[in-house]
Amino acid sequence: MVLLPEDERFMAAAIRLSRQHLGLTSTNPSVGCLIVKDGVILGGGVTALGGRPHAEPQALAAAGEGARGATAYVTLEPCSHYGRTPPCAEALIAYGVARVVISVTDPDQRVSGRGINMLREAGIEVDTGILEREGRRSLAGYLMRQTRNRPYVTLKLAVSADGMIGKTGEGQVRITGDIARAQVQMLRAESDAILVGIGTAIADDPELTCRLPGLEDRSPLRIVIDDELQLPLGSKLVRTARQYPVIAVAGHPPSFDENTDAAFLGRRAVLDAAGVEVLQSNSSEPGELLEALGTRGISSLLVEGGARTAQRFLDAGMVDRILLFQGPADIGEGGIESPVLKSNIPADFMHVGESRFGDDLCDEYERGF
Ligand code: AOF
Ligand code: ZN
Repeated sequence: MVLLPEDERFMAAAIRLSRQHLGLTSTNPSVGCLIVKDGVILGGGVTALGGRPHAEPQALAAAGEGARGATAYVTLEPCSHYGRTPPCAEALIAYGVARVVISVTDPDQRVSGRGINMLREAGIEVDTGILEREGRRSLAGYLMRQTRNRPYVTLKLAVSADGMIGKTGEGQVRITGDIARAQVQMLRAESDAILVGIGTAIADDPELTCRLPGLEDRSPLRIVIDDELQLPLGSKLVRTARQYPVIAVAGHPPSFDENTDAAFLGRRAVLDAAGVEVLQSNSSEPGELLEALGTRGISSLLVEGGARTAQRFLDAGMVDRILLFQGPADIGEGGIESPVLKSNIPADFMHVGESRFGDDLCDEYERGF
């Protein structure tokens, strides 16, 4: 494999392009593709909204005749199967591309190496694994759902200088500033679903939508772990459920007999009538819920709290990434301790980045998979 000095630079650009449609391509990955010749980008494409067309035919169409003899940079191995669109590998061959540079190979059993073989058999030079770590990160939701049938889980926590995530009985406490909050809204826009526990839903009355101007329609599916269905009808979540879907996850402990618990059934019917979907799953085993979400096409989940919910996901080994936002002020007396701090991040996580948003810092930790 002979890599050129510009290969990483163009792959980084293709990855950036792919992120534009993160969370918007349904169960398909959001892939980026650039067609480059003599150091000039002749065309670019990102998997279209809803998942089709794929990235490559769009980039090729933009480059037109110029694609002959060019290099294609693709964040995911081009597909080789006849789905609702013809194989992208075939399109790259037909346009006369000379070289294809790939970041991540595709675990989809219909592809999985066949795309690369098709290209090589047609005499195209293929290099794989370029910026693979960054590529895998941009495709994390897709890769996790393909290989484990569950969404990729990001735990986001906002922690005060003294290690607290809130204050007992005070509802929403301001820990981070506006710039960090906007960043969290961006995270929501990129996620398929967002989850909180009933304690947070009652204490904070959060909306859990994306309110960035122009991105309101990118709000994720909102999920509340709500064993006994206590979600108040007057909560913002319930009041907006018809506009932005809400799932309440009711538990089913062994002693619980749903047929005789009329009060529970009553609450269930009322939530149902308000447009909230009720799903039953054992809350002390987050894996059960995650599998149900994977099966319905959810590839990425943002867990936003509170402490108990975060701890349950951590204990079950169901957190793949931790984003620890750190505000500059103390909360002091009555503070609710964060389940994780910089000083006690679980050992299997790696520190992969640190960013500053206004007065706040954000540390990012990841677990490989
Ligand atoms: C590519 N480029 O931009 C994307 C790809 O249902 P289909 O026919 O659209 O196929 C979905 C599969 O296609 C998906 O699982 C993955 O293997 C691939 N996605 N491939 O060459 C793209 N989005
Ligand atoms: Zn394709």
